[in-house]
Amino acid sequence: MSLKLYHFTVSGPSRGALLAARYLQLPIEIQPVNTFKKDNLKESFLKINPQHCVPTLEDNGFILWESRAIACYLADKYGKDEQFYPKDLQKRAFVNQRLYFDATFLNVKMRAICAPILFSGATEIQKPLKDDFNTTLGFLDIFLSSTKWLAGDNPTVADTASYATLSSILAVGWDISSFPNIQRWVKQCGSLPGAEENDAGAKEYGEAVKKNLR
Ligand SMILES: N[C@@H](CCC(=O)N[C@@H](CS)C(=O)NCC(=O)O)C(=O)O
Repeated sequence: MSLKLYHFTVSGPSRGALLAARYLQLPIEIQPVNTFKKDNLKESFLKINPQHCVPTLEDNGFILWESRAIACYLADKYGKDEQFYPKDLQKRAFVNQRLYFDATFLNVKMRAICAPILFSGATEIQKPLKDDFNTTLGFLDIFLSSTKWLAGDNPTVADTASYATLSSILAVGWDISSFPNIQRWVKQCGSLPGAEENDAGAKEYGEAVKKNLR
């Protein structure tokens, strides 16, 4: 096995892919790519990933990007059991639903808040964006009212991906006191392999956002 992850600690998607690798206990070489310093635009990286985003996985010559695709690939190829990314059609569909929720709601709305502050000079969080994100958290809280983890009794790729997303905005100081099921889940996620490493990166993300807030 020869796995390399082009990774930036600050990046939520990148941390999501790494959390999956850590959950699966895979030996993985980390190749730092600091997108704040534009390492991702160097010719050597563009040859690997013309879309120049992290995370990017290299598995013995096979290249893959998109954090959730990476997590699913690693689970399918190297998972020792079928729990983390089930093979059963309906169980997998349920995990995928949660995974797509993270990709297309949670992460998108989180970025809508943080990207303008990180990259475009915004100094405050607009109320409509705040309300919209809290609405999304409300859905997540409902999901977690009926299951221990996001898609059942055990952690799946949906949990590692979503935790990477949520930990970033929690590090900005987001208030989740009105979402008891999310609070419980966040605590649980703290015991996932690699959670500490994730949280250190999320803290860097939070600091980067907070320093631009008025
Ligand atoms: N949907 C992608 C998002 C990847 C992404 O946006 N990565 C950012 C860091 S958070 C990046 O590499 N930005 C630099 C760029 O795209 O040029 C995933 O989940 O992997």
